[in-house]
Amino acid sequence: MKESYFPQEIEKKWQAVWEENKAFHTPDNSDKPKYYALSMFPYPSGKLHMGHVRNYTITDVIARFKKMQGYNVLHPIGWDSFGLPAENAAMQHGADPAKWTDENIAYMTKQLKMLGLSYDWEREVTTCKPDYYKWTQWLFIQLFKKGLAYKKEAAVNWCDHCGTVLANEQVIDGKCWRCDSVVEKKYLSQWFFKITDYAERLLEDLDKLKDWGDNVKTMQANWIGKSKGAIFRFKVKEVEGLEVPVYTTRPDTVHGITYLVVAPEYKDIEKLTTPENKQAVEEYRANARKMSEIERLSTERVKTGVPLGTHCINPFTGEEFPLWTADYALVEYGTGAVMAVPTHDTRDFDFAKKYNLPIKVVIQDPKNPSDCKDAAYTEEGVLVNSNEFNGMKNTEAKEAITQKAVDGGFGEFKTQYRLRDWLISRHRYWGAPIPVVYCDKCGIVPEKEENLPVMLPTDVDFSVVGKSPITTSKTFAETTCPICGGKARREMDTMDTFVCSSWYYLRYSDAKNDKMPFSKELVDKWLPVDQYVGGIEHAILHLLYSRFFTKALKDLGLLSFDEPFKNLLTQGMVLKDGSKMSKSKGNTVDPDEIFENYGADTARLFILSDSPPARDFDWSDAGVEGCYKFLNRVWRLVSDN
Ligand code: OVK
Ligand code: ZN
Repeated sequence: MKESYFPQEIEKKWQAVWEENKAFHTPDNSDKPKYYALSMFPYPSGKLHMGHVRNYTITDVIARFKKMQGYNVLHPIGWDSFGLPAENAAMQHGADPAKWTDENIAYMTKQLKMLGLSYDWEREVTTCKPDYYKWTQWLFIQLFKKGLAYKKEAAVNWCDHCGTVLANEQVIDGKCWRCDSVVEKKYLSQWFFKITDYAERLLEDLDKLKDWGDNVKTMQANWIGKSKGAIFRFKVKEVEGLEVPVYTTRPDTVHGITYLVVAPEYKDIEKLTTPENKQAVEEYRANARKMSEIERLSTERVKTGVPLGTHCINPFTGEEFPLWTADYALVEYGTGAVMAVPTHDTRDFDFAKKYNLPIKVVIQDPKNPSDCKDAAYTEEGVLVNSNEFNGMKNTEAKEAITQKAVDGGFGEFKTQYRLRDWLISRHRYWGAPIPVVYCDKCGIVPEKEENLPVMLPTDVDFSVVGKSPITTSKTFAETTCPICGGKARREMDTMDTFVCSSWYYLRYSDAKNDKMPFSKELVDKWLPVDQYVGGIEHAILHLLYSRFFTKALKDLGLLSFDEPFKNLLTQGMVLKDGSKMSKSKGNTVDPDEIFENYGADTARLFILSDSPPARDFDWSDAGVEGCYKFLNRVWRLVSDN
């Protein structure tokens, strides 16, 4: 009988037994009810982080518990293996991203097995392998055929340091989410997914997600940003037949307009500018082009603008007011034009003050009326100086005033979303090639499905700067048109890795299918995921994109449910000495060392024991010791008999 606890021996022994008996293999056919436990799959970045250990242990415990309760449990794992890190490693060390990725996957696989996680390895998916990205491409083509993937010229967020376009979600406070450099605007032709078609459903269906945290649902709702308001169209006094439409969430303040602002990029701005004002306007626009959106919208910065010299007429009052251009109006939002009511909007107030523009009070608190000379009044109140609407509550006036515009033919009710279409093209090598070709005769043509996958070329030079390595391939660009058979060029952009991760949880249901991304039968059998566990950093992008994919694929008839994740648990961070573990702070704990010194069970026990899964967790050496001692006692207890 053994007295001492030797976890390394015990764990090795049982891990070998599990492997040999395929103990965690999940049959598709079983009389037991199904349970799908899913962790967010890792980037194969090199080694496991303690954050992974926590995430994957939580899900593992749920999976094992459900199995013991009699469920047929699906608990899969895979690799989110396209993306910048592999490409950067390739550029820095002259390594091949495929090789770099494979080596990392091999190492991390060993670590996951050492941690004793109950995965069904036969369902492993690796997004950078042709047997996976073939289907990412196939799904792209289905979306393209439905009009949900399209190309347009767009101002994009450009990170010069990474040499790539970034999605809005990857720009944090005007900086690149990865390297922290300042993001600039650039105009390029880009591929988009039409996620905005799904804005309303993505918002409404949040209600169905009873077991998601309110914080995640609120973040998604805010990101979608639904607002109810009105469009008003204003005639331009100096230009016969020209109108400027504005979107406003405050139609109740329309009688208080004293000027109107169009974005510097506004399409009709030249027609709206008088010859005398032309030079100043041109200069202003040139300057605005150099600024990022974040700078432009910053509340800190003093707002600037220049008058165009023309005027609009307010159809409600007959009053004329001047047109300006100012960079706080954004061409991407609303109509690109803003009606300004300085008395009831803080930004307009500051601007009017700075440029000495008139103000007109139209909403008041009857008990405490303000003349708005010192500040805008932005609370609710009663209308004044608003003709037949005087005395009406402003909340009611919104509808009444918009109705008048509808009846008069100069406006309409309008619901708007903040959500923009998802920019999916990346000017990079290490991603799934976008499977379209350009033919002079036939235009933009999707690759034939039987020709998929469009393979990533391997004859590329990673040392090029300022362009994608894919463009250095001698073989990739030239191809034939799937329609006319003539000479054609391949698309050189690859897909955002978030495209790959928007459907991986579906692939696990049928990971080896080589006819389809998954069969409808199996996907409907296993999905939705019963419990998803992952980091709060994916509260908006990944989860929203996955929900969009699920809805779009449902509409394509590929599956029968419209929400992918029934329950969501966002686990807290692993901290050391109260702050996030990071190499730069030198406060990381290497899982390998813990496995070696204490065994995986100590690591698992400790990481689950000290705080609830959703809370942050403070790693402490004393805590590890405590768990190790406890397991020693358990061991002696059972081995003494
Ligand atoms: N592949 C994506 C991913 O996040 C998931 C896709 C579904 C989009 C958890 C650290 C860390 C801290 C400091 C420096 C370096 C690393 C995450 C995810 C899951 C996978 C913890 C990971 N701290 N890293 N892949 N972690 N904690 O590999 O929240 O980054 O749920 O592991 O993470 S991932
Ligand atoms: Zn053609």
